[in-house]
Amino acid sequence: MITLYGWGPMFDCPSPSPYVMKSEIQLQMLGVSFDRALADLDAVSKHKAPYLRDGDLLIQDSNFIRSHFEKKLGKSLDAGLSDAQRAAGWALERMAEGHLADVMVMERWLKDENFFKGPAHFFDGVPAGMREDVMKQAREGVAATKHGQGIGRHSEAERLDLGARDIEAIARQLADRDYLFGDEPAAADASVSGVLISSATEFFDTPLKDLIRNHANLVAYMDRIRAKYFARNLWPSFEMA
Ligand SMILES: N[C@@H](CCC(=O)N[C@@H](CS)C(=O)NCC(=O)O)C(=O)O
Repeated sequence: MITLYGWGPMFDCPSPSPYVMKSEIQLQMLGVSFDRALADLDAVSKHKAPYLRDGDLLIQDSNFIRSHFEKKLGKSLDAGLSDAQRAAGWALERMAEGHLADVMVMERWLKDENFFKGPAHFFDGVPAGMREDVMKQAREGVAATKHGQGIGRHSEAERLDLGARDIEAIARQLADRDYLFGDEPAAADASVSGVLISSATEFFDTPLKDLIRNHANLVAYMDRIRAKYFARNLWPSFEMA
């Protein structure tokens, strides 16, 4: 039995996590049948979702979930791509996850109006007397991590300027194609679209969404991905108060 652990629809996105969206898309692309269950981060050593159980095997991280099934099934999500396209796909994926997603996380977690309508609800289960402290610590943790990475040392305008360049690069690569490299999706489409959908959701108040929505090809791309992979929600519900 194969179970993907994560979270389903939240914040007007198929998942609050771009990485859960990525694994969900990649498993569907590979034709894997799987169940979906709510993540329990305390149950796994990396304390992150997505993670997946394939029988007795626990696989943590969307990248390793992908490679596990590519090996097991003898398939590549990048079959049909040239070497240069594979290289570009990996680079775009790393840019989306390792840079644009940081800008998105800072918009969600560090702006009060976004945090209290969104991520704050992850803490609804914490006893009321401790909740405020736990949330404060979590937000301070996000701020410290981003400061350590360097992105948190920029002003919001500078971060958004850098994010806009990522978005521009994705829009240029996509051009008038259906997917990043042609008529069929490849591995990077799962990653890049998850980060775009997360960044462009109308749920949060952030200039990021217009930076993305100003590109008509990106809007059509996000709609295409949602229709193909997220037409039906198969996740158990995560109650937000
Ligand atoms: N590199 C990981 C990133 C996963 C990740 O950052 N997941 C976030 C949710 S978007 C998480 O579980 N965060 C919980 C935490 O940091 O405590 C992957 O690709 O799976």
